[in-house]
Amino acid sequence: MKKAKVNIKGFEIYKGYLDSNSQVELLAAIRGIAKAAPLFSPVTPSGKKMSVQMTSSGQYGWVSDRNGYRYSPCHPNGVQWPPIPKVLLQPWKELISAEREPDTCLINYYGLATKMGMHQDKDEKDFTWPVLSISLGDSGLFRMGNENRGGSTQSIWLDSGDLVVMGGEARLKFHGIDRIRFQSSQLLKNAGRINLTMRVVK
Ligand code: MD3
Ligand code: FE
Repeated sequence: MKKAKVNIKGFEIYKGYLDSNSQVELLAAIRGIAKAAPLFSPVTPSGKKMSVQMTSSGQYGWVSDRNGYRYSPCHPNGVQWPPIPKVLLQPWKELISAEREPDTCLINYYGLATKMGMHQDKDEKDFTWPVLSISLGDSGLFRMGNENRGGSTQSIWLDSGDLVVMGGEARLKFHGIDRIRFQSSQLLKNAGRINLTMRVVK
């Protein structure tokens, strides 16, 4: 089915891409991942604990500690990341590529007080591959900036079931999550927001 797409600063936003049944299906798959590879709070290279909790699936996962930001084949506890469940790959197949699967599906969990400061994603090798983001649960206020820090920004609420494709000119733009509209969705019984990002890493 063809879905409405909004383009802001090169960010392609698909509002309401996933219906509520698919959202529930994805959530079950995410719970399976979190059972095998528990959520953890990464520490920045400067030693600050990030307020977002994370885990990953696929061949690599994103980790951060005193040694820096990087992709690792293992969870900080030493286990391999579980494979990316088929249901999570479906939107990637539809919007990005049917030939090449992502190397990772990163899972971010936002509680009431979680923010994600403005940053660029540049730990991947090949920026010609877009990043696909899927939002589930409570809405998050997504801020989109520019290739350099500063300048004008635009914000949009990302609601449960919304997808964003960050490719082309958007791929290296600064972005962040300012706040969560807590309990705006009924999807997660304990509230909060989940964001999945699928990426080609190598
Ligand atoms: C733009 N996540 O995981 S999703 C991240 O909602 C991240 O959890 C936010 O920023 C979240 O790195 C925003 C949208 C997003 C994700 C990846 C991007 C925007 C991006 C990569 C490059 C450019
Ligand atoms: Fe990011």
